Amino acid sequence: MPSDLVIVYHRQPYEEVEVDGKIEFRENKSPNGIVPTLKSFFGRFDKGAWVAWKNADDPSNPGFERVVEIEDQHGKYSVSRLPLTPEQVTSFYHVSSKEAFWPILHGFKERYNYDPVDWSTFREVNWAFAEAAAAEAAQGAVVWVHDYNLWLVPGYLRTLRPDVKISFFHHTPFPPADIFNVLPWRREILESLLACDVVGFHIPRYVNNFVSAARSLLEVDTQKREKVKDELNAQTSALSEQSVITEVAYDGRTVLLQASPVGVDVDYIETLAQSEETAKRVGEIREGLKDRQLILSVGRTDYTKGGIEQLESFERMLENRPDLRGKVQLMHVSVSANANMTAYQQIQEDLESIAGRINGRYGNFDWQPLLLISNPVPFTDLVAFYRAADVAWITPLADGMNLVCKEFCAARTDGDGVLVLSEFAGAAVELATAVPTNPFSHKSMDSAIEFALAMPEEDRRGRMKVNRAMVQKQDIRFWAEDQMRAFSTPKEKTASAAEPA
Ligand code: GDG
Repeated sequence: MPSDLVIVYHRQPYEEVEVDGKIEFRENKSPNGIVPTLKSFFGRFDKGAWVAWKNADDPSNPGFERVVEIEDQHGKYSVSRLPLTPEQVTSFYHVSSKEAFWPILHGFKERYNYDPVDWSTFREVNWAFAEAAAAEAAQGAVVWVHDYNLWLVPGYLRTLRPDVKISFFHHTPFPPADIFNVLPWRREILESLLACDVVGFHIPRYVNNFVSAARSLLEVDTQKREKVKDELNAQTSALSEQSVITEVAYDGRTVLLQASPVGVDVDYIETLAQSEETAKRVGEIREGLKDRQLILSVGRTDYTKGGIEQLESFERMLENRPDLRGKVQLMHVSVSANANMTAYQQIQEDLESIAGRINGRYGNFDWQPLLLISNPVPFTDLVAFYRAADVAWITPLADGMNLVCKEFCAARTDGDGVLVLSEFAGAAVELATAVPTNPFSHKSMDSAIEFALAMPEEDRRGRMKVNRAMVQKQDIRFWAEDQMRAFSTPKEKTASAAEPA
């Protein structure tokens, strides 16, 4: 049966477990994260489908069923598994997406690696995703495509199925034309995205950047521009915008542009944070700390997350503030998602080397200033650390949104705790009372963390109250509603129907 909603996302929506020689599909253990949120949309449509890839040595004979039917708490939905060879995955995901697109999206031109990109494989894989989505979609269905590794899917899908409504959501930042246009495939990518009905980004800055890139190459007319709402316009952020383009016209069609920040599952995190088990764990953590202040940092091992710069700032603090030695503890959780890639191996080595130097220089039998954790921490433990921390130190150099800082605020049902947040995280436009910091400046990094550690309780609580209210308001359900509204805007609307701005 064809589906009214087809989600196209590179990862499969469940864990595959082998039990007595048979494959079972299990829900991901933690209901936290984007995958459970996306699956929850199936409850809103009569029939849903998900398209993802799965490794196969021989795609013509993959050794698994192409389409499986799943039934879980979200209802019944099909999962179409696209067989890709390990070579195709390396080329389309690790090389084109991670080595070429990822640095450009985050503004790191110097890390851009063009030479190994095999563009024909990227096209071929995106075409296969588009074909799989077309095969699942009912007449007039919504096809919802996620992230830059599937950039060419909308254009192909529009050719295959002019009837469907295509929505594309970017989880990363989108850079301005000066940076985006480093990609030699820029025109092809932009034309594909402009084949969508809706293109979504976290914040207004990325929307405006997208339009700047599109206008630099294509005849794109701005049809509507709106004032940015206060909830997305904290002036402490380097990413604020005063107005945002919400509609453009290209090639006789209207494309809606959406600034819609992904939120976290506040109800779930609050419930965990208030559980007896968490209280017990928090007690143990605090007891282990004695009277020391706990600074917590959580993120993937990636140059965009600014881990190295943060550890260097911590080292400077211990150097310049002997009074803080023995009084603070930094727990730096940095888990690698792409451990087999050279760029990430180098970061891991650098983190370990700085961590060793800090502990070697300042640690003693009673106190190790830095705890570097490179293996994933169970989410329940993470929530206990969010609760136990005095300061969450979240300092990416660039980050589409950053959900860790929102999880920290959601977990602080006690109303205490200080958030130090990079001005370059998308979330900074929402969290106006976080302590802002510029990770490119030693002075700003060093003063922000010292300011946070010294903050009086009244100030801490006042700021946390405002941040929590925002995280609660713009939570994951709020994002879901926003997406649903965008899906249901009339498809018939054409470029000529609207007045140019
Ligand atoms: C991309 C964009 C955007 C981390 N360590 C552990 C752990 N985590 C979980 C956190 C959080 C998630 O990973 C990280 O989310 P972020 O949003 O911070 O970052 P990305 O993975 O880079 O995600 C980003 C996001 O997409 C959504 O659109 O915000 O900008 O880059 O949920 O809790 N979870 C557990 N153990 C860990 O050690 N259990």
